[in-house]
Amino acid sequence: MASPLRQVALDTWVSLVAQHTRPDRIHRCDGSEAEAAELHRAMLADGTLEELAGQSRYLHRSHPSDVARTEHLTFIASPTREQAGPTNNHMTVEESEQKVWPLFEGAMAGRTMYVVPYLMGPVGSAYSRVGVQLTDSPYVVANLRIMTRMGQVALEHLAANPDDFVRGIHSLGDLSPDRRFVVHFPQAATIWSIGSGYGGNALLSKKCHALRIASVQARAEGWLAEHMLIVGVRPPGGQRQYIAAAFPSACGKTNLAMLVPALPGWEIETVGDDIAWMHVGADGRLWAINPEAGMFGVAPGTSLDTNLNALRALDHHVLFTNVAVRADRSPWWEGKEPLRPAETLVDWQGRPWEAGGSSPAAHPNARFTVRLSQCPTARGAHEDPRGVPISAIVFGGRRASLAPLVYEARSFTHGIYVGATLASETTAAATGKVGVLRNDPMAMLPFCGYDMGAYFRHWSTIGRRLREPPKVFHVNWFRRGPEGRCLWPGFGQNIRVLAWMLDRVAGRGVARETPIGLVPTPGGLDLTNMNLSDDDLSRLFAIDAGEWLEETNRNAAFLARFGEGLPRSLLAEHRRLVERLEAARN
Ligand code: SAT
Ligand code: MN
Repeated sequence: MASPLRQVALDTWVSLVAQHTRPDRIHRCDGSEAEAAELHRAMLADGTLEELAGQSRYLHRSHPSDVARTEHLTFIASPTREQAGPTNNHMTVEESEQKVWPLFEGAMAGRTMYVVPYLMGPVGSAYSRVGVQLTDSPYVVANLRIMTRMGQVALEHLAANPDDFVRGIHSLGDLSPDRRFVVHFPQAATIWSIGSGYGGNALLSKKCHALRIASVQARAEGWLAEHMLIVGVRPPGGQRQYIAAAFPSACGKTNLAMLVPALPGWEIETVGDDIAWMHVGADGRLWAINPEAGMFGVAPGTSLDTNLNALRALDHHVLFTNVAVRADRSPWWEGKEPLRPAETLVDWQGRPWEAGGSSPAAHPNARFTVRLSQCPTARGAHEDPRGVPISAIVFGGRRASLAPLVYEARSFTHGIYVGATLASETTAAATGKVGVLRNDPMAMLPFCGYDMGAYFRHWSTIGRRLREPPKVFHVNWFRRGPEGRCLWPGFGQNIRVLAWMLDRVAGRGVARETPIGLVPTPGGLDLTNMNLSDDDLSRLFAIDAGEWLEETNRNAAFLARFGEGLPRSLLAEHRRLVERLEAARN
């Protein structure tokens, strides 16, 4: 049967997909409590979920070959390869119809097809968008219920523009990586995903809709869909300002979005931990909404010390995926709390595991899904239909060397260059080798739905429209000393860096020029009660012109992939940086 890659009405589309996928039943989700209770009951009965200690806390174990996003199986099916650009896998629409659509044939037989309408963004916001995901995975439905505003509320938004929604078709298929594809059709605002039940591959609202499809819509309509957390920061007795920060997956966005400030009197507000949709406001500032309503956070490493607020949020109503379980049925992961000697757990694959075991008990990409409103630092702005004004944009990566703790871009245009040349070591959030340095422009490499050369041009266009552009910074919490030791403790201490940024925004903070940008003067960063040695401090801020020139060579090769499509302003920034570094070396 031909694939419905058209803007057909919801009911027609559902029946066309059902004819092809042949589910036994169709369930239209309303988002009610009764519906959730029934979903959970059925999943507990068939073993999809297990109950954990605490109110409404559940565990799901995914298939061991399906534990992270699979970037090599993710495609953009734009009309031409050029539109997808050099960093995306491209598949033509014809190829998708020949290769992927047949995999959906009969794929839902024996299963229920859930029709899941969801709203991305605050209720009543002009910036919010509707999507509908068809899926045969009740676990995915349970996740979408937490991650989005799901059910009736989405249908009410849809009523204003009945054909204007993103169409996602998802089936677990046979879960074989050989028959796994995640294909995006930006022109038809459609997503097909088959063969995976995990995270960004399967919760189509998240990376597929809110980033890959939305980035294409944003370019056409003049806004930005970004892989950024949104956090409000209020100095003692001062005014709250909002910061948007882009980091690649599993580099600490969730932790930064809800940090517990190590400086007294500072207050944090969590608006989002993964995605920001940003518009140029009538006041010439950048305004951001978080399209999501929940968090799909990395569990390993989350502890009372690193992220107290996340642990508090995880007290009740949580869906855990691939964590380990202690004898008292509490969830456990590496870095959570110490275990008793020789304590036996059940690992993420359901096998007995003894404390100190050589393989991890929780999968390194184990996750929690929880409502954002459960976070003690959610103070309501995430529900504001207008969004929040952004005073600073932060780009960050995981770099064991080279990049200093923080530096400020010399201008918004230079900031675009800093974002476009962001590089970071890979993590367990995607399959493949961990710890490999790669360019990840604006942390969007896996998520930009079109040619990133055009994406950089779009950023420049937005920049020209901003009368009060945010200041742009680059941070690196992960720099290491000669013995491999982390130089900066991170987490709650990062408030010191955010505080300097806000000072800079207010025109107060003192900074010193370096070839790469502005860094705090020795007294510029509040380091009281930190016990940071002078040596470590100078290592944290060391800028080696020779190493940076190598970095600019690497970046030049990366940017060259975009050919003529690069904005000229970016090339000019590159040349100026090289000149400043050469002058510094001589
Ligand atoms: O895409 S996922 O949501 O599975 C993980 C991530 O990249 O943050
Ligand atoms: Mn992410």
